[in-house]
Formats: sequence, C-alpha cells, structure tokens
Amino acid sequence: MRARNTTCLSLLALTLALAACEGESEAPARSAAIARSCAQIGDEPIRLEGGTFAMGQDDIYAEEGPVRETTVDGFWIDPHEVTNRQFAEFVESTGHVTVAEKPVDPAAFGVPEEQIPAELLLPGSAVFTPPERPSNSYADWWKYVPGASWKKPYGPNGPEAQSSEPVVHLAWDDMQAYAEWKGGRLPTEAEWEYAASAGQPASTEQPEEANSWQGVFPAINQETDGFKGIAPVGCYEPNPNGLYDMVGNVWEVTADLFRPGHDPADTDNPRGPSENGAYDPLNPGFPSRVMKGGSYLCAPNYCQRYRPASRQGRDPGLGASNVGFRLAYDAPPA
Ligand SMILES: [Ca+2]
Ligand SMILES: [Ca+2]
Repeated sequence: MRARNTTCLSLLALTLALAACEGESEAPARSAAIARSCAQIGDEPIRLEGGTFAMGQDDIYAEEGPVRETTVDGFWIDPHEVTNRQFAEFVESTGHVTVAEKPVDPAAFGVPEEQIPAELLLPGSAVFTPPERPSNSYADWWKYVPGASWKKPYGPNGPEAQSSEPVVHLAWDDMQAYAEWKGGRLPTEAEWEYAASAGQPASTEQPEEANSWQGVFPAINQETDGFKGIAPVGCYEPNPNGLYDMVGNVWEVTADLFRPGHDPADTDNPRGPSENGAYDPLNPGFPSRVMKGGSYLCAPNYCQRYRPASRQGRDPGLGASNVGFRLAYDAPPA
C-alpha cells in the first residue's frame, strides 16, 4: 500500500501536473485485424532442466548488459501468462481483494492531503490511453483510471475481463498472494530469461510470433500481428520450450529487485540485488521488481523490448494494463 502511487508521483515529477495521472477509460483495445487461431492450451506447468546460458544482451539497451554465462537449476514454469480465469478461481476461493480495488492511503503521496486530487485517492489503476496526437512522453498515454482493476481492465465503462486473457492491474502483493495459494512463486529473472530464450541466439528484430505493436507508437497501430491490445494466451507460436507469450502480450513480473544492468559476478542462480542495492531511475522512491519480455505496446520506435533479455523496473504498488505474470515451481504442483 505504501508504494501504491509512486508511478503517479513519478509522472508528477516529470509533468508538474497531477492531472497527468487522471483520465477517462479507454475504448476496448481488442480487434483482430488478422484472424489468428488461438491454441487451447492447458495449465500444466512445464519442467525445464537446469543449464547454462548467455544471460543479458549488449547491443541494445544499457540496462540489459553485460552478457555473461549464467547457470540456473531446474524448475517448473507455467506454460502461459496467468489468466483471468485462473485469477478468478483464486479470488473465488480466498475472497482476495486486489490493491487496485481498495482506496489509496493519502500518506503514499508524501504531500499534504489537500494537495491530492480526490480522484487519485479512489481505487483504480494505470490504463494505456492512446493520445490523440503523436507524443514521446509516457505521461501522455498512461492515465490513472478510477475503477480500473483486473475485473474491468479498461475502467468502469469498458468491457469485463476476458477469461482467456492474461490478468493485469495487479500489484506485487496480489501476485504473491496468488502464488502462495497456488503453491508456486514468481520466477527469478534468470529463470524467466532462461525459459524464454530457450537456447536461441539473441536478436534485436521485432518477432512475428509475439503480440507487440507494428507502426509508430503511440499514434499508429497497424495490428498486422492480429491484435491491437491484449491477446488471449496461446495465439502465437510457443517457443522451443513449449512456452507461450513469454515475449510480448503482457510484461511479466519476476521475483528480482531491479537495478540497471547485471552484476557480472552473480552468475550461479542469481537472484538480483538486495533491497539496499536496488534502484529504478524511473521510480526512485521504492524498490521496483524486474519485469520481462515487453508487451503489446512495444514498437520499433519505442520500447524494442520484445526480447527475452529485455527488462524494466515495475512499481510494486501499482498495477497497469500491460503487466502480468506467470509462476515457477520447485516441485511439480499437486
Ligand atoms: Ca499487436
Ligand atoms: Ca508475456
């Protein structure tokens, strides 16, 4: 709860206008320009034997290097992003109420309460809302939308969450609660990247078999991959490990804390920096978690992060409409 609105406060720092965090719900971002047949895939986790791989990438974004040979032990991992169907089973079983569905503690802003617009204290989450004009400022397309949550991903006026799509708008605590209920855990960054790269060489090319953004972000979405927004899981070819949508669709939060770049000496089942060593330039107030693989918003002119090595910090207290997760397991789930 404490970190709930750090993303909005980051926007405040950039724009000097809290209004940048407010917004109306966006129109549904689902329209298949090209029909894709989406596989009916099961939920059974996939066993990956341990191994050594080249983790990181040196030829694109500085925060992804240096490349170094890294070893991970074997583990199980979900074949697809956690879906709304799965998360609904958890909520049905436990009565869990997500962070985005609760009012915001004014203390999270660190400013006198009378300076905080009332809308920013309502339950809600960050929703991608395409700007009417070309822009290169993320404050122009990320809006804090009261009423947005995993149940209503586009806000109160938008459609309900679709059962086969990845769950979004979760905070770190929500993902942890789901993992505990399910008997799994969030993968480390190294496990996630090992699973996603699957022995394939690193590339900077925009992949065809991943839900990303074709055209000039954020103004022109050509949808040539079949989906304007989130796709149901399983609509793109799995990687050689049999895993769907590791790259693209929604970013996937991992267990590791974020700082730019990797520790070149930390190569044996690395778990990222300590809390004291964590630092996210985009969210300097609180320790962000590493998220991986990019989303449906990643385009060649912006966020070329449709790759296994890609990584960004994720505010632990605030969900977003392009961020989800999947679980890893140390033993085969019952
Ligand atoms: Ca797309
Ligand atoms: Ca993904």
